[in-house]
Amino acid sequence: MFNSPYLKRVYQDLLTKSGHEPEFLQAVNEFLASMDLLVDSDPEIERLGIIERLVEPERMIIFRVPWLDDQGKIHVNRGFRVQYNSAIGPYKGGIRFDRSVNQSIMKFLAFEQTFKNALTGLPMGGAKGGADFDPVGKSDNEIMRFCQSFMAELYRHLGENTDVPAGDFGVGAREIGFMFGYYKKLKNEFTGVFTGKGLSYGGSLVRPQATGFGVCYFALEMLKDLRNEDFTNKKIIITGSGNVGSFCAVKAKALGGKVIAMNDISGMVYDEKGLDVDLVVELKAKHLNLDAYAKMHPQVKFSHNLKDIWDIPGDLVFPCATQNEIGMEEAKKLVDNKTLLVCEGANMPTTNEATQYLLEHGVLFAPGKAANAGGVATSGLEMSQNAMRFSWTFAEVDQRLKDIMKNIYQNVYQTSLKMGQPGNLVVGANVAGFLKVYEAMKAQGVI
Ligand code: NDP
Ligand code: 2IT
Repeated sequence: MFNSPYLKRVYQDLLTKSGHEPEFLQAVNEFLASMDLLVDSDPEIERLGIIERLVEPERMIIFRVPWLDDQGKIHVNRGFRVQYNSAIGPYKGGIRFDRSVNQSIMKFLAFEQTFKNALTGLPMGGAKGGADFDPVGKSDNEIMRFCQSFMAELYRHLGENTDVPAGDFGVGAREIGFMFGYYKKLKNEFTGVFTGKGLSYGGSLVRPQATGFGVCYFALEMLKDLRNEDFTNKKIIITGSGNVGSFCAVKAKALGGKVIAMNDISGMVYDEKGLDVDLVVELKAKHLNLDAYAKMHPQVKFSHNLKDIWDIPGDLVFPCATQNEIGMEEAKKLVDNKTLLVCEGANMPTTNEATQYLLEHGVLFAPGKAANAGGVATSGLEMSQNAMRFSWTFAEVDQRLKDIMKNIYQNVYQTSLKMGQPGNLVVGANVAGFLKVYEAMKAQGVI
């Protein structure tokens, strides 16, 4: 909730224009609640129309993506790129392929990306893109034809100094390879216009692991600082076992934790002795699901109901699947199960109401725009390496990632103190991200 008449007016206008975009409104709502603590003390924010400008993307591209399946049948999907804010750098953010993709989801992701990228300390503006294309069950050739058709339109809006996409939900190394290849062919130039590229054509070491590793580095920093704790012998629960979830599991185990439960679309696996996290990574690389894991390890408990994961008590919980996985029902279970920390690997996996409930009940809460920023931060490092035509070793990139996550935690925590909300990292992340973007917008005039 927010009380400032200015913010109420902006939100009312937004409701009129975007009332049919629930995820976008949810993300803006959470952000405005943090701004409530700031706008009264700085009248320049209102005079310069900063919030009005921040709730409107700079540009949105929406396009038709026709493609042929293996039987020669034509399909049409809708493609998006939301170029949200370029105040501090070229547009930067992932591409998502999922049936659920729509304008509201694209806008919420691009909005949050703007502040997340600011928190990394690197010069990257905010963007997101994708299509309502469901990659599940498609052949490699179908995926390739889809990626090429998607790029046939989007290429003209990209560039290493304009807009640099990467992966997200449903888009990994295979899709980036196909999109980068087609971009290169159309533009007739080899530039670092994508991040998350394969190592043989300009990718960075650690980028595949970076989001999941970064989530753990952030959680460790928070646990040490606020509870004098670490991962040793902690029971870990992770939702989603894709790029973010699987590498979160690998790092959580390496830090001494025991990953006891994970889920994906096929269901949930639970093993009190600890899951074989390397096998999860291996299966995911082959686009296989956790039901395959359960077949290989008959001693684990497997449930087709992926939501059963919320009934399992764990110390550290990492939602790494998708938006709004944790509503009030799940939040109450987490509190009843005495969860120590919830650290968001996914973007907006917790509803605003559930976030509030967790905070009020003393659960340490790490918001995604801070905790999962390691992925895009390492994308920033990939851009630097491409620009230098040079590459750093795994250890060098990993060390930079650790330093960045540590700095983000400190910045966000210190900001929560300054705002009189010690330990409320939702407020800390929103305000710290905003201040950087605001400073740049102020300097650049009304554009
Ligand atoms: P992936 O496509 O690699 O993995 C998504 C995983 O979630 C898959 O295991 C999928 O199952 C599973 N899944 C889908 N829906 C559900 C659900 N309702 N409950 C449980 N599991 C589910 O995506 P990413 O790992 O890249 O992205 C996950 C989240 O992290 C997204 O919110 C994304 O925006 C965010 N993120 C991603 C970053 C990145 O660098 N990739 C960076 C920062 C944030 P199945 O395998 O069966 O399809
Ligand atoms: O949500 C995200 O931060 C990502 N999907 C990563 C974006 C990127 O440009 O690396």
